[in-house]
Amino acid sequence: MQLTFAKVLPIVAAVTLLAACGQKEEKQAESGAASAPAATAASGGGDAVVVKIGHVAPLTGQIAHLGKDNENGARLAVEEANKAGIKIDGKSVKFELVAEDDAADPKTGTQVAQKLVDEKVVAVVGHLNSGTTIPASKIYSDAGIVQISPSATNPAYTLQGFKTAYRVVATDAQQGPALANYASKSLSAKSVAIVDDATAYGKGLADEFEKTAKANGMKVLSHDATNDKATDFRAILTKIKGERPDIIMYGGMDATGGPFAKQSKELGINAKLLAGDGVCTDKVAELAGDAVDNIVCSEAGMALSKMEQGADFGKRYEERFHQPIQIYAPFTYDAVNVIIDAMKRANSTDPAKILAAMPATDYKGIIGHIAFDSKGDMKEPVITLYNYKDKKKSVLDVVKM
Ligand code: ABU
Repeated sequence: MQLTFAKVLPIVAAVTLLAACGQKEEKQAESGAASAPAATAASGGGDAVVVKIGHVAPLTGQIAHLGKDNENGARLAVEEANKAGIKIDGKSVKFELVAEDDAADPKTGTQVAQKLVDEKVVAVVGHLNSGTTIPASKIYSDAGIVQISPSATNPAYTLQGFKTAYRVVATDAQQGPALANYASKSLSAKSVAIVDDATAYGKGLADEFEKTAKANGMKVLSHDATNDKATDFRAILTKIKGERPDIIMYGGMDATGGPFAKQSKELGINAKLLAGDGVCTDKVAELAGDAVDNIVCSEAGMALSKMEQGADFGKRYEERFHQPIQIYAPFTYDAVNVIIDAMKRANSTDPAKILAAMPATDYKGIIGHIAFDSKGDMKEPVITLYNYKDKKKSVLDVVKM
């Protein structure tokens, strides 16, 4: 059962009463109430309070480089907030990032979500994938804990009616059409072959692309599915070569999109390859080799180079982690700061009060202005289109919705 904020309130009251009666913290955990105190007194300082913020992304497997990028952004935000010294309700706060690995696996995603709830995090930044973000969102909703995904773009995430679900990126209902419109208008494409990786993200994006492509009069020659662990795409690509499409659309991540582009070029296919944000990374240049020149991809937000404070953020990130940003580190950085901003406005670290403060978010972050609509989506979503020049991402167009 989904716990709405109104339903959570009586539980908060019950938990507070138990605490006042000297019950142990374990008792509160047993009650299943999310609003059990998440902040605990730090040892030594006496007046400092430790506030745990969860982060989840794949830290193992094929897209671990993207998960680490997301985690690094969140970590930088926590470290900088601690350096700045923040007081909530008159008490010094020390933030702690509790980072979990969901391996991009939906089942593991729900397990680590429950673990974070049990560890009494006050809010969660994550998950990276739509396929993990969506099932985990029920657990955070039941627990009354704010979840901000920095990168999950499947529209279904925020269509479930969960008051806890937010994201700081555009959705595939915006990204798919932006790619299809670019294909029709700028590439004059009349036909397309579509392939997706059969994940919530890859299939969802490919379907959104297909709808707009058809509406634009483009002929969809085929729509095939592979999977997110595949390494050999030659059978699908050989079939597609025979279809002679003007363009190919790939719905998936860089770990498969890179080899897909590379094998496509090796088979002598010269059609442009369109893809979404999962492919639109620095790493894809390494994975696709020279075939990266054929890729046009999108990011579900503003390009780092177009962000007012992007260059400075990139410098701080590289100084701290000794590697370049892949894609969504500025978004996890801002997601952590949106949570801290909600705490400041609520003057509380209570998860229920953070949740109550979220709808009024009006925050100027690295990624731009962050405010949410009633579903928890960005009020001012942006899609950036790129190609690659000298193996580096180069902005083609910025589409404001
Ligand atoms: N948005 C691209 C990667 C994450 C996802 O939505 O699965």
